[in-house]
Amino acid sequence: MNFAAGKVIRPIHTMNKDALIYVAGHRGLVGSAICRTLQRHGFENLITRTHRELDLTKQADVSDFFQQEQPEYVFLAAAKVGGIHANNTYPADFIRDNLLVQLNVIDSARRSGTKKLLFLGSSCIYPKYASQPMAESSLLTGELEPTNEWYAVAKIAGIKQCQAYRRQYGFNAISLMPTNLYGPGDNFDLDNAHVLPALIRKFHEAKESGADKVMVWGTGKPKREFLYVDDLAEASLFLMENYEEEEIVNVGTGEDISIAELAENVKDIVGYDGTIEYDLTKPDGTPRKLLDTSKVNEIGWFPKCSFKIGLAQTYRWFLANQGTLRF
Ligand code: GFB
Repeated sequence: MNFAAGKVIRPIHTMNKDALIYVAGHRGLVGSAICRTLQRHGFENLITRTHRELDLTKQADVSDFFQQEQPEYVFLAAAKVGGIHANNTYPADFIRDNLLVQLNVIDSARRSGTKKLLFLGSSCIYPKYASQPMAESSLLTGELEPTNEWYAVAKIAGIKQCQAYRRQYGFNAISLMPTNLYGPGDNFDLDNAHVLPALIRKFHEAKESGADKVMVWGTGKPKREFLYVDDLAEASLFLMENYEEEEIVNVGTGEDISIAELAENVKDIVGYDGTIEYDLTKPDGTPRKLLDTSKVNEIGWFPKCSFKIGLAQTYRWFLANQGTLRF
């Protein structure tokens, strides 16, 4: 049972605590948070594979894995992800890897008798100029943002695969669309990471080296909505137990800030006292992508972690994990 905003919610699909659950992508930002959350809720029978143990782009290997292990539930958090520069620079990798991983995992899960699968998309599936906040109904109503259309097209294909499998085979697959995520376990690469971890590292290194300025890409005017990854993981488990329709569900905070405001926040948390400059040779991307979260709120889920606390926790994690950061 769940208590959300004073309402008692009875799951429509209870997962037994000893159910065999496969978390695909368990070493990534999202997958590791889903594992933590499942364990916190008493689910101990988790199955994971590193990339080296199982390459999800290889159809025969994925099929063998599912036939052998027969997971009852699947959280599909494995994906090739990155920030605006990575998406723009490696379009073939983004469309290829994501299509293959989704196709193989969703198909093998269905064939091996998985009871329910949760697919994770992204807010970049919506049109570049969708009216704000973006409702689920704005999918496929306009042109995509060019810097990430390859990733977006792959994610849209994943949504459609889930819907098609539900219609034709009655396969219980649901799709959740998270907004921009951040938190412990993120990638802090200076070129290829998302803006929040990239700025944490830039400001931290500028403070350490005594640099007098930090370069922030673009105009600083685009707005982004940031959701702490443990909130997303809670939403994933919540929807696994409380939602079974083919329609996609947005998951976000319902609030956004400009990149310039984000930079000021990161500067403060790091304790850097130099100046901020904007590199106008770098792209802004989508001007704004705030999700309309009324549907998931209606079902009964709300985020818990404030931006200030989430940012402080992420910076603490960055400091404590200097030796093992992902670049
Ligand atoms: O997070 P980000 O890379 O991706 O960039 P998107 C967000 C905004 O921050 C853009 C600006 O306007 C960037 O120009 N920015 C400023 C920076 N400084 C930096 C920096 O040092 N690093 C980075 N990375 N950005 C991605 C999509 O879009 O969002 C993906 O490409 C995915 O497909 C992901 O959907 C959630 O929010 O623009």
